[in-house]
Amino acid sequence: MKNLLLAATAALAIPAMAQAHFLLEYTTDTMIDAPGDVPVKLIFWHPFENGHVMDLELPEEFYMIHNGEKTDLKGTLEPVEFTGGENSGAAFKGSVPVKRSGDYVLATVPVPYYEASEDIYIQQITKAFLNRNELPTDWMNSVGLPTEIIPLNKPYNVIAGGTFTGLVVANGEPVAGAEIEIEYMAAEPDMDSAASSAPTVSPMAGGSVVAVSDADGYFTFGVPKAGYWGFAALGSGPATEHEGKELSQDAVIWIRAWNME
Ligand SMILES: [Cu+2]
Repeated sequence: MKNLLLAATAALAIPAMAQAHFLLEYTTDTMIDAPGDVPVKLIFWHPFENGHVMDLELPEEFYMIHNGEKTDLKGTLEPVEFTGGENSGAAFKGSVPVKRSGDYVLATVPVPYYEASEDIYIQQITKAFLNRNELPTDWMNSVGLPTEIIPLNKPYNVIAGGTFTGLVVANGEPVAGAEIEIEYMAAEPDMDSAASSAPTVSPMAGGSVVAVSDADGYFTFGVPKAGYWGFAALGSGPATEHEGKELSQDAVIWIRAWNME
């Protein structure tokens, strides 16, 4: 009971963290028609509520996997400002060279972010997916990150109204009982300006939407709406401490759902 009261007090004191924060690897589309450099924005934000933007440092790693081959994309990153509904923060704009047909899995390993209100570090290791010409090559494979969510549905053309299943792993082993926050990208970044677009829906009453992975590390979510959906397995990673403080090493995945037409 005492812990519950303390938790409630802490939650009241930190409204900026009341809803889920997500590292975005945002592209305007997931299916790429013409070969070329696809712009991507890395933003640490609360996109469901168009809320607080957190300053993002240059990530430790930013790369793509295509046909099993890793290509470092860190050199494409340029610092940009991003303005959400509440404030502006430091973000990055990069580019993904999409040429041959197949999947392009984007992976970001950010520098741990210090969240003063909770006195912890947060490191959201994030994956997103592009595809060209419908040829599936890489989406179902592990990228070999310290912790990640491996999709069991093709993540760039999920049906709105269907389901998405993911497997939470850490060091390649399933993580049972992981708490997974689920976020709808209600507001999307505008690729040409520093701003976000207006949010299309509001966050759910009752706080974050949450699933828990089962005994084998799997979770399934019924995807109710077209658009980008993010899943963050909180503290699923093997590292639990950074510079003497608690570290929440999270696995984040972004999927894109589409309406049947
Ligand atoms: Cu937050």
